[in-house]
Amino acid sequence: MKSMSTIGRLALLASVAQDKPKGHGDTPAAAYEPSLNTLGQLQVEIPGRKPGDPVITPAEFSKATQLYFERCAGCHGVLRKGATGKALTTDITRENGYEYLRDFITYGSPGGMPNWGTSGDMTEDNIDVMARYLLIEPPQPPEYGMPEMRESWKVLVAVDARPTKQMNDFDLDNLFSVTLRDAGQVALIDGATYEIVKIVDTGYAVHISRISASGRYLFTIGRDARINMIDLWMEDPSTVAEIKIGAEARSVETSKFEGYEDKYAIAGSYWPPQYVIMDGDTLEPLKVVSTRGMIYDTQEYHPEPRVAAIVASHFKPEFIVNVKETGKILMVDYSDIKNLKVTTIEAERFLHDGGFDSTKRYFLTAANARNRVAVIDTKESKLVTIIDTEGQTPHPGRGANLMHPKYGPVWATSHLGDETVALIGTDPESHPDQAWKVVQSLEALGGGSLFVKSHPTSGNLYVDAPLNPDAEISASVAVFKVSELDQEEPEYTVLPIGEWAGIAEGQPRVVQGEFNQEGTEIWFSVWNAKDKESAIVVVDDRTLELKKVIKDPALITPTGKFNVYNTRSDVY
Ligand code: DHE
Repeated sequence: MKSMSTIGRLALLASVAQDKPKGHGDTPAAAYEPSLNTLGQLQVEIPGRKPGDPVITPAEFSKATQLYFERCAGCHGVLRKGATGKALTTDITRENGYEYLRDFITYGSPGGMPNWGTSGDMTEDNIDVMARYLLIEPPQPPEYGMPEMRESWKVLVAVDARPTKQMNDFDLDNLFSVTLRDAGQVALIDGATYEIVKIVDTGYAVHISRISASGRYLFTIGRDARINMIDLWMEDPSTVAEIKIGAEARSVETSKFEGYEDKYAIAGSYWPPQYVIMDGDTLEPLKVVSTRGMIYDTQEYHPEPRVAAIVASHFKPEFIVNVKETGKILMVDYSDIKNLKVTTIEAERFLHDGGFDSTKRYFLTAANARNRVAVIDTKESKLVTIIDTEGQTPHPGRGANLMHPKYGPVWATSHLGDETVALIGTDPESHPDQAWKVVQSLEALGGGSLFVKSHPTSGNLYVDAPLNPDAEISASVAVFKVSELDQEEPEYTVLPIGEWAGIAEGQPRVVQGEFNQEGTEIWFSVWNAKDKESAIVVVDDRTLELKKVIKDPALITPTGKFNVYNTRSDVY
């Protein structure tokens, strides 16, 4: 463990480094800007020519489309109507002209446009073709509706051919599902023995795993929108059903309300912008609902509002669906999906990820590009309030719940853009003065944090910083003692997780802590390039000492980890 002063210096260096234009390339930081790789593989037609269109060959058009979807669409939108980046519709691009576009792509802007040319990430030829491409009408990727979903849907093991009880000896509630991002797989790892019990082939770069309320079925969603449903009761846990629900997706969840356990699954997609409700035993698609519509405040039409985080209410038969660009949170009532009732809550634009408070009644979710967190009361299906987090780009994952020595129950989020961790009061009953306010802002390692984590039996708050430009910081984790948070400037301990992993090559980043079921140890991914060694480091929560390094040639690019019990019960 290192002293605060060293880390203070590192944090300062990191904050200076963050002022530089964003670097792109095949790095985790670049991977963080949505990269619509699957969409990039689609063949699209050149839209009808307009007078004055630049000359572009079909081969150039298809190359530019791929580049655009992989590198630009995440910020500027698939249809170029703008999202966090500016609109690039032809009325704008034609007015600016070819030279302007070429130079803008080459040099970037202080407003956040990366310097694709001078950073060496795009060649002159690619920039030339991209500048010409932007002067032509954008192509429209195909829709993906019920017929396509049904065609992709497979039940590999029929429901009546599946076991009626658990057929293996695994301690299922303490199993971890670990994303092996670039391998297109998940590893199921036993929480007690640290053995990989199974590697399951999944969609491309699985984003998250979620578990059915009973703990039996594990669902994964790939960026290519493929869902795998894995039956953990089988002697050899395997995929029993799968489906592809779109071209690009990030979220999947299952029904949790009493009486509806394991009954439905839901998944949301980035393209097409929609969600689908499926049968919880077979993944049969039952209902597809578009999220296209009006932005919550300006009431202007948005053609591609992406579905971000989805969680399942514990208080009502409802799924809670974040619609990013329109800033709406949908409470989708699944008690009667033929007569679907959806409560649309006006929240804030650019909704991304979030989680419940410790009572599971309130859902706190980041509108990240607006530096805000929206609070939803899932019992009343209503917006409680929207909070400025006092930091830059909140990114909570599911957040962390703590019992603050001074302010009572609080929920935490760290930030991508700075070192702060906002603690928000979540107890309107006993701590009304603190409820839904940032009661404290901690300073952790530096910007580039993605996830915070704690556990009801732990006295610690862990904060990662995987996207920090400083290699030492991005390989470390800050730990705050919850009992000391009443001090003026709470100190933290630095765990050099990357160093503990003992990896000789590459520049691995340490990402996403996840507790075991008991809350006595926390696992971190040491995420290296796909041709280099990666690891999972297990830390003893009580002593903050290294407990185990899990290494295996199969552990390729581990990122998210999902403990079965904590995930199904929303414990964090
Ligand atoms: Fe994630 C959660 C979207 C990049 C690891 N990520 C989420 C969620 C969304 C999302 C919408 C919430 C899902 C839910 O709760 O239903 N993530 C995106 C992106 O659009 C983005 C920025 C770029 C992209 O092209 O995908 C992106 N995410 C990343 C990464 O680069 C990470 C670090 C590594 C990886 O595996 O790709 C990453 N995201 C994660 C993880 C979670 C997640 C581990 C779940 C955290 C949790 O504790 O619940």
